Amino acid sequence: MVYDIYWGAGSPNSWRTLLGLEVKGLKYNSNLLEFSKREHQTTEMLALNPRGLLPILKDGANSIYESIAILAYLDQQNPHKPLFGVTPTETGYIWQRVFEVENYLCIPLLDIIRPVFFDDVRDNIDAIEKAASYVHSEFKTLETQLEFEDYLAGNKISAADVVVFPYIQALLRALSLPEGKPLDLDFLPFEKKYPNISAWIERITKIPGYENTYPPNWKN
Ligand SMILES: N[C@@H](CCC(=O)N[C@@H](CS)C(=O)NCC(=O)O)C(=O)O
Repeated sequence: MVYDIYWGAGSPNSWRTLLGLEVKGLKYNSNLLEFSKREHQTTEMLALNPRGLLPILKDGANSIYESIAILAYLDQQNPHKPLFGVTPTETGYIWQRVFEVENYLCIPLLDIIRPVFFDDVRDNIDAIEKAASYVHSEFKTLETQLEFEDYLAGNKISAADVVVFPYIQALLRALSLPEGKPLDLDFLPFEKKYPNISAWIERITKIPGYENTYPPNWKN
């Protein structure tokens, strides 16, 4: 079985699904669409996702959107290297961690990342600073947890890691851009400020196939 994944460069939600496919070692056709050309909102793509957003997974006649739903679909269909655990205890804990990172970390991260990527920092500075304080508070919790465990829901990579990893990479990318560099949000140098999260990032970048997931527009 070969899946088709439709994704956009630099989209953290797309990155989640590519990472999920690689972690699970699944074969897929990679369909990179250009947001700037509205390729994600053609009639054909809107038939797959009426919201006009990426990522979308196509599996024969079946199509599915929403990045976390795609991860769950892949996991259900391919039980090896499970992202959502095997036992009820593991599954419950992993979903708990997925919702925690989605609700309390990815949302404030997006409040920082989006204005930087869309060159709208000046009008959003108060919201960015407020979001940074939420992110620091969540990062402190992760930092402590990662002192004792390799991943966010235990010692094996799970959906919780896959869901939040692209957002943390996007934060670091945003802070390196000319629009983000002047922001003084106290995240850098990241390896000094958050050494355990940095080691976790490093661990994930070593996953075979990781380079296939890295946003092509970030490579230079
Ligand atoms: N909750 C959705 C969010 C999807 C989403 O917001 N995708 C963005 C990229 S990260 C997109 O397609 N944006 C294009 C647009 O807004 O036109 C998911 O997790 O898949």
